[in-house]
Amino acid sequence: MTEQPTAPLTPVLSRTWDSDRSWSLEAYKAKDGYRGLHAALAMSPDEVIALVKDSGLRGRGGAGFPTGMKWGFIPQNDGKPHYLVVNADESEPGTCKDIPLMMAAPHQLVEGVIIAAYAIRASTAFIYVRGEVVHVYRRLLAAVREAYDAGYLGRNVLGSGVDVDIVVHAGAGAYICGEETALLDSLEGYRGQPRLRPPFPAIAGLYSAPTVINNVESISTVPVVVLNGADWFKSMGTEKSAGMTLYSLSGHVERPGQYEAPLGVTLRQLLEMSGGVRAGHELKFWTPGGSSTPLLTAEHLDVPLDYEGVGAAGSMLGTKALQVFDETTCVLRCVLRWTEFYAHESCGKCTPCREGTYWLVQSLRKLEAGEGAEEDLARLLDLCDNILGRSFCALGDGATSPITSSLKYFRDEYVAHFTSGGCPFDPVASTVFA
Ligand code: L3W
Ligand code: SF4
Repeated sequence: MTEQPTAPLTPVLSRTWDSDRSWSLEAYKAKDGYRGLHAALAMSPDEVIALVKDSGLRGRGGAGFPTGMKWGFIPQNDGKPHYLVVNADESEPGTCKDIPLMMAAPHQLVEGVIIAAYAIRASTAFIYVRGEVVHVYRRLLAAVREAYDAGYLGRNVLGSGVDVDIVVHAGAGAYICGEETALLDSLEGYRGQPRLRPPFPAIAGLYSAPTVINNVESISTVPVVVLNGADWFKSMGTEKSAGMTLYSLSGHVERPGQYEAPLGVTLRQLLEMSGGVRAGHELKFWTPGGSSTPLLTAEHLDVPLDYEGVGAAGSMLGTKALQVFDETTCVLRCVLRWTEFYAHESCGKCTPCREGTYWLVQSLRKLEAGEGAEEDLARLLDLCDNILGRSFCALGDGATSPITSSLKYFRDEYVAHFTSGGCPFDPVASTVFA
């Protein structure tokens, strides 16, 4: 049982979002922008790493790995260049927090990049942004240009003797490039496919040099941590999952969008903030962190949304992408759509995922059409069993999550498809995948 978090507080990550032209340097500076950088440069790089470690900040990209610990893995005085890479390749179904964060407050990310680069002694940082979001790419380029002009980037940042350059790189639109090592291959100009780990990027990453890869939200959180201190950050959230974070609510909710709240808030509380499940309907199932995290149901409304709480409920916090579905939704149809996505995005490197996701789609299509039988459910689970833990990267494992969890909670619904000879749901009633 995880402890309850502190009550929702003044926004931290989204504090500038309601400013006029919030993306501009001027608006950002009006809300303490770049003061964290000044504070960081007054410390040694090791002190910055120690502060971030002490704050308890955990990676916001899905895995929740401690950010300061990751920075601490970078070997020092090794004579090699170090790199910082920001994973801005947000593509997980339902995940939509990094794009608004970069659109509304690009300087928060830029400031975080400069601080992180200083801490790990990297003079070049890359922001790898999903290729389809050209508007984000342009906004980042504009912010980086403003930061160079103001002396925050380039040679001798703010007269400190530290050099930091940022390269904004647009990917070509492959989900697998959100996997950190595939991202590195893509950045080096190769086809994006995962590398074997270990060695982890902290030891051999970009161009085989020590590299830190962090999510956009993680890096955007760094300036406020440095400015306000570790204790301030730890005063929000729960003991093991500190701080404020962005929860993305989508699907059958009255007011979908980004909700900033401390880690450990519950879906019930977030639904109160967002107007609840759409009028006249009730919650059926939801994802805590994108479609690769096992589904949860209405019985999990009071699960604390932190790494421990969601884990204890049998799922993962992931990217905090809360996709909400009401009772009009056919879970099988929903799972089929996600599985088609994973089969399409499988990079093909390993057999369990490449072949397995193809056969998952065939099985689900047959079941959804009402042409299945009891043994097809056993075969579906057997397929999942042969993918989970046998795939080269997390994509294969993630593809099995919606299937195994939906069968756990909604087996009757799968059976109803083949006993009634087709989908028992009205396809018009559900607005999500209609
Ligand atoms: C050095 C060690 N570094 C671990 C580092 C590692 C990585 C981080 C976490 O997957 C999850 C995945 C998705 N020495 C280390 C070490 N590290 N041990 O720590 O590593 P890991 O393997 O736990 O996770 P991951 O490979 O980063 C991320 C899930 O997030 N997800 C989100 C996906 C979203 C996207 C997207 O939108 N683009 O991909 C949702 O649930 O399934 O489980 O940096 O190097 N000994
Ligand atoms: Fe590629 Fe899938 Fe294997 Fe990952 S699990 S390496 S995406 S084929």
